[in-house]
Amino acid sequence: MTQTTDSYSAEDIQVLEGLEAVRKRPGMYIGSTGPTGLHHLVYEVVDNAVDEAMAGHCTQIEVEILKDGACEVRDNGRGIPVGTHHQYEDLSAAEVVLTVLHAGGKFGGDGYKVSGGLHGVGVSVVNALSSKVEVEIDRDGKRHFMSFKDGGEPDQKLAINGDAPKDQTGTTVRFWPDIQIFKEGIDFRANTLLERFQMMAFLNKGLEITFIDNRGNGNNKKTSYKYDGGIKDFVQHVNTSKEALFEKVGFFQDQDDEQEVEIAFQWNTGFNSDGIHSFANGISTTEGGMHEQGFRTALTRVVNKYARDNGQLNKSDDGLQGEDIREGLTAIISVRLREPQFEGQTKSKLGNVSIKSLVEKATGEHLRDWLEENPKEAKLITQKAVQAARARIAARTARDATRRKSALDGAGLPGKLTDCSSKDPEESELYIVEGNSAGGSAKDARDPRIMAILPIRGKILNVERSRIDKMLNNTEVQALISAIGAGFGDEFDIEKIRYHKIVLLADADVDGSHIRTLLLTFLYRQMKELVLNGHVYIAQPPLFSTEVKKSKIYLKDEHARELFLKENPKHKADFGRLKGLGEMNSDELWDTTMDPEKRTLLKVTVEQASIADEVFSKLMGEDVESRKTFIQTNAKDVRFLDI
Ligand code: 0RA
Repeated sequence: MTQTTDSYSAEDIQVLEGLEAVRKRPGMYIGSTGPTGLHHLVYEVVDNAVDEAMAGHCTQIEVEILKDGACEVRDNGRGIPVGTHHQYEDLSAAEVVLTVLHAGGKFGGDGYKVSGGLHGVGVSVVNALSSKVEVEIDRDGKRHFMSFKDGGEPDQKLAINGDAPKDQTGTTVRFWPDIQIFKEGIDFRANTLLERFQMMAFLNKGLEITFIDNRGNGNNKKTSYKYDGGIKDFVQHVNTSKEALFEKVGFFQDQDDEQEVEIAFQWNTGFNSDGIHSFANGISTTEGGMHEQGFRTALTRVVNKYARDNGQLNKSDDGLQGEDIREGLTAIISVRLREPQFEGQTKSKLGNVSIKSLVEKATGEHLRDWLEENPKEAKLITQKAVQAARARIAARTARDATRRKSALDGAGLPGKLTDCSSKDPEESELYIVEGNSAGGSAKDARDPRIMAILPIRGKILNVERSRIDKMLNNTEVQALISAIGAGFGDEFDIEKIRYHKIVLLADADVDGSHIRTLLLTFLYRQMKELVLNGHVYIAQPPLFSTEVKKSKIYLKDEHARELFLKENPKHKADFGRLKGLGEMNSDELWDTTMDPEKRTLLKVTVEQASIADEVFSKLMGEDVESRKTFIQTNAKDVRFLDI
């Protein structure tokens, strides 16, 4: 093809065809066009800035949601290169980065490049899915500007726009997500972004990430995260609302030619043995993988050896098991490697075998040294593990007894359960309903073919504060386990679940939210995959009712009430605030809350399990004060909920 004199060159057209592919199948590049995909756009730009930080060229990233809903990401990195690109003679490198798929990475650089999952698809994808993008680059003493419209069409070509402030370099990317792509909406959720930025700040020691919300409801709120202790601070943060077993936070790091690992750890007095959180190239690996395996193996070996060498375990004693040692452990494992292989159901399991040996060797040597150098702490750790081992043996006995009694392996169902007639888990739903009377209404209201009802009375046992042997004596816990039908803890088998939707139905008040949280904690701790795979939902009974021409109308929340008043300005009848599910009869309950055609269910997703861990602990743990404050300030907006 020859060069045209038009504004579009042949290369421009080729480039636009690439971006067109992204617009045709956005899901392939950002996972979905719902809220998760929308937020991915922000992460993509921020990830690029974080890459600059990892390469040692950037110390500050600012993310601002502008009044009109656009997102602006500023960094003080080197600035996207502005010179001519070697492959595309008529384009600058910056234009290539913004318009060519997968060109975002460093050209032949030697950073640890991300190559898997949904991450690292490139800023060009953000361009393709935005109605407008503006880029400012401070580099070589000049300020450069370029803009795009309608999914990546060049608007203003890269041009110098005056001088950059003295000695300043950096990139600003401003983008307006395209409502034609994100049909569910283009509203960013501040808490979702904040959780992610906090996590990134922990994983990139010394990097400051600031978030400013400039929208009406954001009140110009500014939040900054910067952790000079890196993942040591992360561990401390996760443990703040728990009671630490000792003050010190352990830390070690190691590397070889191809990869590096850093690990921070501290034990608390709690009983959760699921406190290991791992990351690969700054991406949360919630399904674990080789790095976690290496750590666990070495941890079990080193602590057993220490306990034997120092007389905490006798020759004749059985060894401590991994779970005994992990009880109360909070650890952050962060690895960086050149080509991470992300596997598993949610592409969040690290598959690289080579990292296992590095982590295992590093933990073997450094943890051994750490225990030798910190005998007081080492003694507390081994003592706790020995106690956990005793409890484990007691629990086994209790578990066997429970099995015999209520047939947790599926032979019998709890008496309180009103099951559905369908035997197909995929279409079946289990409603867990607070209180017997509401349970009765739900039973009458339900679609008996696909909806099962399990009433739960009072507050189920707080699972964060008790060991499993105690939990199993609780009848509510037993009923839950056998109704769901897939076991619990290590033995939980997602393949066996009897319902694909577990719906929590509790009152919309503080008590209801407490019960909901207790249930969520139980499910998260004992049936984690159920939550991670998106099987858990929260029903939303309406908050208000009012009368229109003698018939009752229900309104979901304050927002719905305002909308109703706007549409019916003459309405003067009162709005009753519904106190509980018990106030509705079964028809009303069906119409407002259970009818699949009309209901709105909130899907519970754990965005960042490590941060969620802290939230759960705050809610359920020993620290009564922080629990009270948390429930009061977050009764409605539970942080780990995403819609
Ligand atoms: C390509 C090459 C280099 C940096 C970047 C892209 C870059 C991209 C973004 C996106 C947001 N902020 C960014 N900062 C940098 C390497 C630059 C060099 O070698 O000088």
